[in-house]
Amino acid sequence: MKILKAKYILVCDDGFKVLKNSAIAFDTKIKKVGKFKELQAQFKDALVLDFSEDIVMPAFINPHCHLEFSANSTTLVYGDFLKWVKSVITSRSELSKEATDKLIQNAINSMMRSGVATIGEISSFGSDLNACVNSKARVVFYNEILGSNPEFIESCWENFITRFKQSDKFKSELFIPALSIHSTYSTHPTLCKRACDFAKLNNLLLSTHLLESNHENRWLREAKGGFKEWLAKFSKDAKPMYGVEEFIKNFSGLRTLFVHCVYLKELEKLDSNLHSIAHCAVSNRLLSKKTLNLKKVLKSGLNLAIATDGLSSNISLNFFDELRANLLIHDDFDLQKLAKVLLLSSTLNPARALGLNLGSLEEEKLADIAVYKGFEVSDETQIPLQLILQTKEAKELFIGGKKWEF
Ligand code: MCF
Ligand code: FE
Repeated sequence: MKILKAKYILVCDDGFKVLKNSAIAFDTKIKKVGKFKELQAQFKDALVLDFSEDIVMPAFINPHCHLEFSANSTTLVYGDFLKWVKSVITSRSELSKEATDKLIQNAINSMMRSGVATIGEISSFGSDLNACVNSKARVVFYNEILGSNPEFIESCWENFITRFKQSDKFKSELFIPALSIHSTYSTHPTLCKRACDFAKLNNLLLSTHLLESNHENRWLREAKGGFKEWLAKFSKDAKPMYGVEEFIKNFSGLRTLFVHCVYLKELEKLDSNLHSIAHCAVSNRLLSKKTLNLKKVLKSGLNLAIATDGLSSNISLNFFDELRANLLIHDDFDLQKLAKVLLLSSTLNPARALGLNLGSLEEEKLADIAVYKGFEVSDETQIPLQLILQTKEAKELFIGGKKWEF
């Protein structure tokens, strides 16, 4: 048992409670949050960790990234989604070759140093499996399925099942095999349906990219735009494979993370109990020309989570860099209010999205805890905002109560 003393504890519960000069008692789970003296009287043999000048909060959850693309810095083309897709197709095998276990491990470490304990990883090729299994992070490992050519449905499915089974051998409290259906424009409805049935049968978490670009938006809604021109090269009568509602219906009754949703108007079609939206602000700025209407999403009552996406569409996996970008991009919000929304959307909300017993510092939750260097403020209500603005790295990170060695 450990007792951690802190100057400020950001509980990250629904009401965004902040406790001053308090402490947390935990082993693998949080046992109690309260005054140090009380906890010490109750847990007499506990190891005391003195962070009484510092700020403590639940570790971040980054629910969407692509570690296999971690070798990218300037190879992929930014500014237009279709140009980016074309550059991915040209360079993905080269980038994937360069993404060695070591490089992926370094990418994971860069996230963890910023206070991330849980990662939602989209595995396109399976070459990220070793690094994810061997990392000390909690990983939801989304095996990706895609393929639009009806002739290759069986081989795409076989390839997916092989990767899924490989990952399933390592299933544990810290490693959760899951399933990702890439997108509306890349995944044939037969594959999508089969994958959703498989997820239902095996009780798996799902993720999918949805309405990320205006190209996808125009293609689905009007069968026009860049996708039409591009797909015409491969097939004379290419048609959109789904309507928006039709695509979403596949996920009914399934816990799913819908990534991006920049052009999703039909928010009411998502199930607020099981469906969440992952927002990748930097990625959207680089590929999508438009950003998610956060106010509209919050008003809809849907669960919102912040994510970095991969280095395929970001310049950093440091979670604070992503949070700072969000503060600057969403300039229609009150800054202090937005800071709180962002912290909850990086802890409590993604834990809900992934169905994990995490994300707030409350009794019986798993002890995934981050400690950040404290600072002086003249106004304590500024703490969430200043934490995001000033912090680059965590001072300490606990995952399931175990200290991570930086
Ligand atoms: O999230 C970004 C942008 N949207 C879609 N896909 C990817 C992203 N980063 C990497 N990808 C991967 C995706 O998982 O790139 C491939 C897929 O394997 C694109 S297939 C056209
Ligand atoms: Fe993505």
